[in-house]
Amino acid sequence: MLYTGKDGHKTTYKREWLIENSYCDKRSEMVTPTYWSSNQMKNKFPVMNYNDHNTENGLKSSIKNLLRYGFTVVDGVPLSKQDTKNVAERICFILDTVFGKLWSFTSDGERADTAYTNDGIGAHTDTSYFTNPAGVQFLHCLEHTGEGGSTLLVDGHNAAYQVLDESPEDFNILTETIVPHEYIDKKLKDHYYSTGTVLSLCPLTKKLQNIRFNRYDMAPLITIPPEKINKFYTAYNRLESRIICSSNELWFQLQPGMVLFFDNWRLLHGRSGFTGRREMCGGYLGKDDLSSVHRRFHLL
Ligand SMILES: O=C(O)CCC(=O)C(=O)O
Ligand SMILES: [Fe+2]
Repeated sequence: MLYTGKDGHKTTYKREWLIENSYCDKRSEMVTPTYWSSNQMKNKFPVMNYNDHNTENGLKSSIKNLLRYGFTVVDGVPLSKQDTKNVAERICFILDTVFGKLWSFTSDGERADTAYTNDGIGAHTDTSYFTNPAGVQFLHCLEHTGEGGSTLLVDGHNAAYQVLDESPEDFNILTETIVPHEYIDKKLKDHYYSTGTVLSLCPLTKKLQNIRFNRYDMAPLITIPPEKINKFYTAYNRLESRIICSSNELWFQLQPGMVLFFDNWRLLHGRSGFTGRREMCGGYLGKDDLSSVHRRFHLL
């Protein structure tokens, strides 16, 4: 199409460009999230074989599941950190954080983080103490010789929309109240601190964009005026009661060779306590970096 401006200059637009940039956002392959309760996921657990994940179509399916369900598993991955890294880098580059690019942990208490124990950990989001929390977390079980250590996932956006149905007022409180989170490692002299809301909405669509939920990392609530604290706790506890509700909890055993990827802006994760030696390896991907890959495949 030829466009002539008021000053007489001429610009040519390709038909495809005009369609792609039109106000209509119904692109053929766009994926919208399917919010889930645990029984909806039991029969369609998204798994991709390692060799398939290495093909273009396999990669597309993996990242499609990540967008739709907020998680996906790659199975049959050789039990090495290098292979964990390869599986993740097949999607996009790995974020470098205070824990390093690729971290691994056992229950030796090496870092001041609950992950480095053999305790159960309730559903939470990671890096809530970052201003921009990590978009995706990946976890690979390299070894486990004992009992327990099951993995828990909860669709936090589903839980939050349940709060919206029950009490729009509480939902609004969670989108407006500033809650600080922090991570302090005295030995390594790390001190991270963020001020964000528990729920944040996309400025454009007003749909949920991010859930930040981590009681372990919550800092003293000095950001909330005393007269608002009771209402905040009512709202927060309502959200928590949806999160710990068994119909929203998806439990499964992450076997050695399975790499789990999940959207840390949407899903909460946790684990049950365990015995024996258990070594997990993992890392983070950036939200924008993953979204860029989604756009490359016309999924976003
Ligand atoms: O040990 C696990 O399965 C998960 C621990 C955890 O919450 C994490 O690594 O972020
Ligand atoms: Fe975690």
